[in-house]
Amino acid sequence: MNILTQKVALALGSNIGNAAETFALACKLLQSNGFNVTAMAPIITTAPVDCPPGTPDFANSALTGTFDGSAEELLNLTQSIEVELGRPQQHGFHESRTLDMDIIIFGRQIIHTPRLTVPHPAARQRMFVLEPLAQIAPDWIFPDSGMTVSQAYCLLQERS
Ligand code: PH2
Ligand code: MG
Ligand code: MG
Repeated sequence: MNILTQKVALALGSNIGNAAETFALACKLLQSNGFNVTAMAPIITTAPVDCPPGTPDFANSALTGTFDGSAEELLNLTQSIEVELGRPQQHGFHESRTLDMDIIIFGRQIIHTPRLTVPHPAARQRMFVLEPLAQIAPDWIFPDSGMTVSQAYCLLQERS
């Protein structure tokens, strides 16, 4: 750990191919590129949310870890891993994919750039993100709302 080390939560999603294998490979590729994985949530199967009719069910999970670079550098890494594991670099909005890896929390940072919004703006509305993340990082804080992951998860459960 150095002073730049950030605690990071990622969401994983897949609805093409063998998700368990893809997620395991994604972990390996993260590990070998400076992202130290500390926990991975059990994989759950979820119905597609806001996707075109006929979209297959998803496998979703979440990861926690530490990263020594910037959020932008982590985005470059996650996007390159998505492509390496079979997702076309140019893809449609909510199109089916072998791997989607989203940055949910990046330390205490609040980021709004054309490429990146962190904390992930939709995380608090998405059971497929909060349910796995609550299993491995219930006490982590969303720095924008001040809520913990488990508070956000309970609130979403009450509302749905
Ligand atoms: N990802 C989306 C849109 N909808 N639905 C489920 N169940 N799981 C996902 O990972 C997912 C989704 C956009 O990234
Ligand atoms: Mg994504
Ligand atoms: Mg996504």
